[in-house]
Amino acid sequence: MLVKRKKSWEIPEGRATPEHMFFSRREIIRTAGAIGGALAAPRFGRAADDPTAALYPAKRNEAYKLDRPVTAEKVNADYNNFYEFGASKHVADAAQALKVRPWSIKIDGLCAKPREIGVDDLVKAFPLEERLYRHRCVEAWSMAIPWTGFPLAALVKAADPKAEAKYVRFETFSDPKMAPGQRQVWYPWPYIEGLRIDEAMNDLAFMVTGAYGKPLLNQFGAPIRLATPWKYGFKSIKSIVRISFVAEEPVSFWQKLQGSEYGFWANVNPQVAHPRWSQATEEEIGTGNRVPTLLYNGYGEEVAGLYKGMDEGRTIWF
Ligand SMILES: Nc1nc2c(c(=O)[nH]1)N[C@H]1C(S)=C(S)[C@@H](COP(=O)(O)O)O[C@H]1N2
Ligand SMILES: [Mo]
Repeated sequence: MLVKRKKSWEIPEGRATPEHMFFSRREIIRTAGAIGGALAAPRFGRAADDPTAALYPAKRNEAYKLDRPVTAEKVNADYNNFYEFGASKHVADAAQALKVRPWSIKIDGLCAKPREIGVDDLVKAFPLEERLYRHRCVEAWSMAIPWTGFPLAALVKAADPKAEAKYVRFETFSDPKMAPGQRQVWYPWPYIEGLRIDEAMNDLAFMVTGAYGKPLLNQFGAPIRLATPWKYGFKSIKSIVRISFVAEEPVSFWQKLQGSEYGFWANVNPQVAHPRWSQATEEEIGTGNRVPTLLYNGYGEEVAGLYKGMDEGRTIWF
């Protein structure tokens, strides 16, 4: 659903939901109660019975270094964006309702080797490695995370895209019974994201299956998500069920919801403000420090070449 909103200044992405328009406060509280009701499973405990648990911890790839300390797992695991389970940052409990097995991923579209593959087989198909990545949300906060996974490029090569495939489109699960946020019909579910195919082939684009030395906690987007650390966090789509090779630029969840504010490229750039707030600095979650934001989130050496010849303004939002 396209949402035209007049008074959208000052509220960050996390609160820029159109519920203000449609719902009374009482109804919002009731929704929050329903989300809160789903809590029972431990928020840190699922990893041990994961069928892939023995693959963790994976060997760290030392090529990916950080200039800041890793965000504590406890802090990270209670500060998430996962709208399928609510618009609050504290979705860890609600996300325990996410059923992560059985889970299969459909790889389709313009490729020579489409397939549907169970996540356990997919995780075993590619060698896992650990990488320390920066993570910068468009809401001007950031973290540093030890992700485990494999390069998206390996999956793209295995699917053998045709020459007409110019983009990779990613889709999150769709299950309003399981995910209370998906009952909020003003959002354009399911969550969609996309990359140009050369971005997907860049070594930094990482299919994430674990964090902090074990399989992903639900709230991190289990059982498999994307990490594109040179882009704002919303590009890093969670809980993926479908990866498609397509000719046209995919239209993402956030573009559909608020296309005037969230574009396809979403490359981190401190010089270009979001329409409603500056991107010059970011709050490090955990330390509370406010630090300067870096062009391409500090990954310019790896990715600047992808955008050569493009109007720089265009590589951020539109
Ligand atoms: N399916 C899905 N993917 C998503 C989101 C979401 O709400 N649903 N939020 C995005 C946003 S805005 C950010 S900042 C990151 C948050 O990842 P984290 O919770 O691991 O920090 O996930 C991104 N991927
Ligand atoms: Mo975000």
